[in-house]
Amino acid sequence: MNQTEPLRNIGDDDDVRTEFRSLISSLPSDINVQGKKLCNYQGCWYYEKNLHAVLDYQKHFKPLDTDIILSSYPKSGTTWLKALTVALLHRSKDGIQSHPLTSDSPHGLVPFLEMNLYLKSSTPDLTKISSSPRLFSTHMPLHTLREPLKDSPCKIVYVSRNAKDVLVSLWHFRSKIEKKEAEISSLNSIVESFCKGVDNNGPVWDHVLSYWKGSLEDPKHVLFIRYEDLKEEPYAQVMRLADFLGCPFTQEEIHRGSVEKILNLCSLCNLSNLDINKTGVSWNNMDHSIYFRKGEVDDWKNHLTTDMANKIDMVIHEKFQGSGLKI
Ligand code: PAP
Repeated sequence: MNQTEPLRNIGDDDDVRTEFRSLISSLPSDINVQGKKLCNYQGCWYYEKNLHAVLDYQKHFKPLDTDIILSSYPKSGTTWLKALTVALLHRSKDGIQSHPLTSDSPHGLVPFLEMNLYLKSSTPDLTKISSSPRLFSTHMPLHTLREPLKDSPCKIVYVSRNAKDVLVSLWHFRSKIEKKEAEISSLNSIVESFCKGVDNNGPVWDHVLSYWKGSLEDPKHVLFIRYEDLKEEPYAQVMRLADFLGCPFTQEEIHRGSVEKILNLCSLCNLSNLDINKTGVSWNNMDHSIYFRKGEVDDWKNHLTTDMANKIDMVIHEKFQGSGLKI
């Protein structure tokens, strides 16, 4: 989540900027709980600066067939999914010595499209990306993400999480950014805003459903993973992720304990204790450590009142009815 002002290219095409500004001014707008203006584009709410980046992404991004895009609603397990994917793609017979995860944070290794690359430049130089395959991440919903992908066979992995845990995680995250105690009044506002659907990248139900439906319609290219399943059966889920990405574990790797090594490397405890994540700072000037907290399922029970939980459950029940999806 980027809180800093974008550093745009000086030579941006003026006509395109004017076209974007005119489009954005015609969109529905609203104010979120933090008093920040949001615009609704293709059914999703964005801060204006991120929306410019989304539009640039849609206009300029040229996918490679091998690209992998990791997607999520904020606070749903983005950091963990990034780490697991990097670890899967960089596994080698030598184990985890000099592993990329020990020299950069998961967010540094898998940059956000609209909150990093296209926020800094309308046409970022993607040839500088040295990883192969290229790894990107996003908080855009699937229909918006897919616009420039057209018939590309690139792979998209989505991680979803119980909405009540997402809200509690977001509450702690925002409190840390604002250097305030996590107070019940701000949690109440976050719940209200969630139920109304007006928050950056919201409404969460449309976000999740876009990927859920996409994964059912096109399972070869869209994989849907639940944070809770990753916690409950990490081994099976990592095998599933490896199969989907076209890098399944060999029998030899399984015997050597490669899956367990990756899970240990990417555990919250291990990642949060790496020097790079204890002391480093992200592209958006945030400490890497802010992305690691408890990582527990049902932590909401420690924070939400019964009234808050019931309100959220009612919205989720109504919005997901008939979709076959339980989060
Ligand atoms: P982002 O969308 O802003 O990048 P994201 O990584 O999705 O954030 O969410 C952070 C949550 O993932 C935190 O959850 P919590 O507040 O409930 O604790 C964080 O602790 C959790 N998390 C980060 N890394 C891991 C990991 N390796 N394993 C499990 N959970 C993790």
